[in-house]
Amino acid sequence: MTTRATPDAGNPVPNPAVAGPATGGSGGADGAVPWWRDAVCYEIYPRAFADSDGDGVGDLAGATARLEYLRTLGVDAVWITPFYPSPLADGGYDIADHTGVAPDLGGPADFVALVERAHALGIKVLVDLVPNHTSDLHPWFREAAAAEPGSRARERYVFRPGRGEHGELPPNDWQSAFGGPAWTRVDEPDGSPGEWYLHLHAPQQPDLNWRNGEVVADFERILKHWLDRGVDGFRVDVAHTLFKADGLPDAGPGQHQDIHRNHLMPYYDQEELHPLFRDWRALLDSHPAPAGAVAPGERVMVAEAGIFAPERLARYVSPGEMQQTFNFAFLEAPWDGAAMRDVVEESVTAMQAVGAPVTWVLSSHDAVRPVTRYGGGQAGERRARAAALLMLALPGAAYVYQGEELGLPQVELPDDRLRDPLWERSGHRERGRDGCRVPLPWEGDAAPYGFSTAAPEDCWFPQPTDWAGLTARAQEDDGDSMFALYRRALRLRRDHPASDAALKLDGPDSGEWFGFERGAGLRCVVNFGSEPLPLENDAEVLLSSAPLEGRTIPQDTTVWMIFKEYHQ
Ligand code: TEU
Repeated sequence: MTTRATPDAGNPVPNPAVAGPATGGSGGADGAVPWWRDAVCYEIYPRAFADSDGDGVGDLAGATARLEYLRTLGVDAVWITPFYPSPLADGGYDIADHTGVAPDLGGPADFVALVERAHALGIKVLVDLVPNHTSDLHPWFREAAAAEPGSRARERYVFRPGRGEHGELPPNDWQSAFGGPAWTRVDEPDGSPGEWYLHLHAPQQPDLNWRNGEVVADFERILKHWLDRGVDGFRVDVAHTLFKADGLPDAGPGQHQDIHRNHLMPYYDQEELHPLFRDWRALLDSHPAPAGAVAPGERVMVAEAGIFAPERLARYVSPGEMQQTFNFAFLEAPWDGAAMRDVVEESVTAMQAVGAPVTWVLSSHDAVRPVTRYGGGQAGERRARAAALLMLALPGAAYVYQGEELGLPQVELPDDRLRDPLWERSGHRERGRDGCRVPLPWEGDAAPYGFSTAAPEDCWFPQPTDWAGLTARAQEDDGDSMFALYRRALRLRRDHPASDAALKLDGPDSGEWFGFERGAGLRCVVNFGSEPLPLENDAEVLLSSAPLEGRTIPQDTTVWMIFKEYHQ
């Protein structure tokens, strides 16, 4: 067995002197590679990142003070999840004012200071755009709830009369992502039971009507507001659900079950999305940029779209639309060589067809932490390390969620601390996503590990008592830590830009292992199987997710290597 399916004589790997990094559809104006094509972007969930004022809640000034750490890690950009005024029915994704700053996170000046500091450190800044819904406390929704059926205020949302003799049944069978019907009935101003409004998420998140001109205009205002404050791009929340099929037809049974066909739902992936995205792209490409921000043509939009058919997802990043779309199929894939290989191949093929990079992601504020997802304990950690080196070798962009670089596990929180609407909406059957939103451990031996000066029990979520070895400080000083692995990988991937040759995976059909050339001489091999995999004689190991056993790659290990023929 060999780790290299391309024997020296037969099928030579590309010459790094000739093979440049990928360009493709949305190339930079001067022909240079746009920064976002291979960028590593770090997701900050601000309330759990760093607290500057001792109230137990992370804030913008706390994040600014920790940007140096992110520069040490080596990221290109940060994406900050919603920091806008919000009653926090859904972790800030229920927004009452899309251009404000939540008072517990700081003020407008703190945001400007964060952007300035990030730019000074060479880090770009993305913010969340949440266009599908507002908070029920947004002035528009308060006005709509108090207004008459058919009024202009109600037209900004999706209000409908109910079914049944007295309108007592929801207008259709759509289900909320958090469980239960996607409709809630309001009382009319005269106190009688009235119309229903649509909320694909929590009842406190009424869906906007994207066929309404005022909604369209307001989001242009919001985009310009943040561009004027120097942001370099936007992560677009549930980008696939803004338009609902005409007539709001029933979805039918099993609507949330088959993710591979989810684009067929009447509230997902409608055609009208694409002209809207093209309008936003034109705005991003033309609105003037303040000092320090990237030029208009270099701003990025990344779609958060839970669409699993790769060719449907590719439409979000076709020329003139967004540039990136999270590859959730990769995140969802089990730790299995054949499954991982298939996802990688399908994603690369679909994205290449539209000239876009793949945007890899292993974790987010919505997902179970990789260490836990891949089995927990030492086995889970070992696989998470191997998965990280796989992701970071693949051509394309990557997003790293805060704490992923520390190998934090999912935390089992006490019932009375859970905030995720999934917990209540599922009748306490699903604990929800709070276990990956626990404050980061920065330093020290005891909670809150430098996250805050507040008492541990007063912090956003309580941290486990056994995290002293996982703090950023402890890991920065430990060459074998998860942090050290990410930092080295980020450096090496910069030194070895991806080739624009089509990605070819090699390895046995069983998926016991697979390998590929990233470009500039770097080859990545992942061994999923229990058989140790011998290295070629001339392979020089640059980075390994676990110690090698002699000259073999053990199970659940990823190795980055270079061959002597590449030495200049
Ligand atoms: O998530 C998209 C989404 O569809 C999730 O609601 C998903 O259904 C959920 O994670 C179930 O496990 C985005 C945000 O990332 C998420 O935090 C928000 O709750 C959601 O949109 C609504 O804004």
